[in-house]
Amino acid sequence: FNVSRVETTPFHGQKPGTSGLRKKVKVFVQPHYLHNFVQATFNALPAENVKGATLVVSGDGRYFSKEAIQTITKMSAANGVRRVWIGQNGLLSTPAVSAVIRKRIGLDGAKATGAFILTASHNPGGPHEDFGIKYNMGNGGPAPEGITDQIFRHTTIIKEYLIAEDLPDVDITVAGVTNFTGPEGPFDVEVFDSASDYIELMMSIFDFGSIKRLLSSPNFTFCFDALHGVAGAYAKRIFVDELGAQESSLLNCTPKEDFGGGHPDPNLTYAKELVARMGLGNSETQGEPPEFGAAADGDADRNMILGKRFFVTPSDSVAIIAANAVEAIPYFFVSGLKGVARSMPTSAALDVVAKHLNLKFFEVPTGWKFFGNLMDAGLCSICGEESFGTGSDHIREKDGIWAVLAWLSILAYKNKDNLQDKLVTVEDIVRQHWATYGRHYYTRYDYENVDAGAAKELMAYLVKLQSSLSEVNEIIKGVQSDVSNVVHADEFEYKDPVDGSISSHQGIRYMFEDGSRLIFRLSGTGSEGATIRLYIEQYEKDPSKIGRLSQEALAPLVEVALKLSKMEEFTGRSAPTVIT
Ligand code: VG1
Ligand code: CO
Repeated sequence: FNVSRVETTPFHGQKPGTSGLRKKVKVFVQPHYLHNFVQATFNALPAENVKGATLVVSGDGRYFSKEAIQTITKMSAANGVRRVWIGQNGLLSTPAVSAVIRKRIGLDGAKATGAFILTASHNPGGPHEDFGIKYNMGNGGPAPEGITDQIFRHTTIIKEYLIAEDLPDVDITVAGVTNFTGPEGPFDVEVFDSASDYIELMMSIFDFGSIKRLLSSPNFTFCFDALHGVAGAYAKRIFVDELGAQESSLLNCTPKEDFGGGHPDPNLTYAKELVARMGLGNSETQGEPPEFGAAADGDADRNMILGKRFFVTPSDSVAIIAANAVEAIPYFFVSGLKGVARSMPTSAALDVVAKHLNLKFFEVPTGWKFFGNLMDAGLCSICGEESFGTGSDHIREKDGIWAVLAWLSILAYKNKDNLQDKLVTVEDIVRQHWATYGRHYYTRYDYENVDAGAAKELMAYLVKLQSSLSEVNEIIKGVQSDVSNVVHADEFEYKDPVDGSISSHQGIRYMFEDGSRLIFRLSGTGSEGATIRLYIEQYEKDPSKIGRLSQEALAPLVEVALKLSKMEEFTGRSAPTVIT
């Protein structure tokens, strides 16, 4: 093949957000748009991560992925990359990419030093919806801010990109290696099975035998919903073929380019079918709901865990996994937990566990990239986010199927002696956890696609207000006399304990005397307007008060949050788009 240099001019707004660059497909399909971003990434990386390197290119299979894979392959060839690895049909979940970078050894002992992951995660897909791309590093984790800032800088000054226009399209539907020769020597494309490396990793972490016994117990019933995302490419192989679940326990497990027209976001609003099957929500269920249900998002790094007629908040989920890991998950048997971490808006349920178990604990900004340094430095084993993200240091991404297997392991462990009797349920485990550690009532309000100017004004107003606690408390007393006082407020700033880098403006926090918190931040993953997230949390230690309905228990704080922020005044919204 030959290398062409194509002249181009910068596009405005190619700044990677919380997790890569996400835009509407119609933006991505503009001539040169994808090319500019990919070339800017090559330009930002150290030369040895490009020249002669092995790169992974795959994603959640959403609309425009197939074209993007061919383009990135041609640009990789032209930029002197030695090999491109592609999951069959272009499919690799985000956690599987991380596993492939860390574990896979290819022909001639090749190891990958990075990956282009093609996904907009939980955002809808299709010609009128979102596409996304992000770059992961040699440790398997998302590029840190130092690199994404450089990528962005290069997008603003780009003048040309390199592409092997005459390189034939590679058939990504069949596994195999295709060899090419370019001006700088050989270039190979290897298409491989999307699931096998990941399954091997899961089998080395969990005791599949004990999970299999649980799944075969007549008292246990199971259900998994991939929401038409890439998790489907793993679910049948793991849950049915390896663990013996029934095929009928899988919902929406065929990956689709448009996720069946839905939001591939595993929460109570968007995972409608699963929610109904589990006996939650308003719809009537047919027959007895399963004992356990779970869902994943488009790229399978998020998870939702449900019991029969019972919702586990993600903040509780990571705390419960951490509290039980050393007993229930073989990966942690020998070395125990090195530490635990959560993102700032995630509830403090994990903090309480860390205290009880005397574990190192870290609070990082929103976004998985901040956990990577801690894990690389051996400071953190388990971490989580309130946004349905849970994971461990087996890879450097959150991992939806890992979380499901972690919960199945805990259930298997708690029921190991009595699989014939009435089982300990998901709900039992959560209630027992609350009784031991106290309960963090928690909810998140999302105001999606708000006018960007209005969202900025609201945040600026809150930053200003936060500097006068007496004014804040006066407003609160006028709204709700039984809510405690705000004793501290700030804009969250994080100093990475490993490399000393500082991330500022990571959300506005109002902290109350009784441990309650109100947090406001703007989303960094949307593709249209602005999304305001409001996080509301209240800690209850009194065992007689831990059984309340969450929305009821939090109602006074919610009212305070809406009045304090003048939410309706600024945004014109009387209600959030989504409540989780
Ligand atoms: C959201 C979540 C954050 C998560 C990120 C990527 O970011 O809040 O916790 O890490 O999505 O998840 P934001 O900036 O919109 O709040 V995924 O599964 O969309 O890659
Ligand atoms: Co995701």
